[in-house]
Amino acid sequence: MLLNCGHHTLDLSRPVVMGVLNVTPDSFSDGGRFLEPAAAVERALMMVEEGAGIVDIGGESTRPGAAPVPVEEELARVLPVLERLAGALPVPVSVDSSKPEVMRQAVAAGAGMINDVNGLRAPGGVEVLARSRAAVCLMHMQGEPRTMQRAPSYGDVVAEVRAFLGERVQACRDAGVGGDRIVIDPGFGFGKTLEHNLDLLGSLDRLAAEGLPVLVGLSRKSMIGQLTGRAADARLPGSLALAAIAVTYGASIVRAHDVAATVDAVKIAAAVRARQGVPQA
Ligand code: HH2
Repeated sequence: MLLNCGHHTLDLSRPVVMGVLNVTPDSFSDGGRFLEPAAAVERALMMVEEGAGIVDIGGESTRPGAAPVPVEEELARVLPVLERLAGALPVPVSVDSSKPEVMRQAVAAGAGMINDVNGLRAPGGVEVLARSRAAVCLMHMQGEPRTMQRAPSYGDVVAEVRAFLGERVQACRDAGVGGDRIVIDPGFGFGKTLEHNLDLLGSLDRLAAEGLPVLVGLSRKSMIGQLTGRAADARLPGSLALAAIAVTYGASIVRAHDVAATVDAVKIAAAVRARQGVPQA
């Protein structure tokens, strides 16, 4: 499967790791570390060396309870880094934003993907994508970051997430965004309890069966803390277990902070997956 990301084409015949580059003061596990553009650029280069197939720059934390960031502030964080990386990296650069104005300026500055945790629901977002050649990741979230973990509630979480993503995919297609530019993501931890997350993980194959690449963001998330009792800085083993499981269930893109280790985990899971259905010698 090939994903068209502007000037780049992402080959998803093997799963790819998306390296997280948070240029924020308050992200839940790495806030403040890459606020300086020079440090962010260095980090991006290192992630590519470690095997990242795409780099995702985020200028607004979406952690539960996070305060919204004004558009000017988000642009001031993201653009200096994007401008140095787009064209310089051998892989596409994604921008994690829910604001159409940030999306517009990001694709103009060379972003190959817009990663929207809000599923392009803000007015004008779909049109920005339709006018560009960039790919989009449509993610499901119940509620909004400030309040989403207060009381997540579903009748059937898997059916509701699939229906939401189906509707957002259709909105993109109706505007002229082809399926070769669309990725879907169930949004682990975004308005979901541990049980919701586990149900979604175990049914990723049904999401993947829709025929669009599935992205998962599980790295260092609180579900690992709930299952292991570990703090965010000690969740690498849990993150790797989840990355491998997600790939086994059909994920094509794994969003991760710890790129080198995740690349190994993903390779192993992908090898197992590739043998499924292969007759024994
Ligand atoms: N998770 C986070 C941010 N962006 N995008 C997608 N598509 N899927 C995810 O699961 C996802 C995402 C949260 O992680 P992080 O970027 O590390 O934290 P913060 O939002 O606090 O910056």
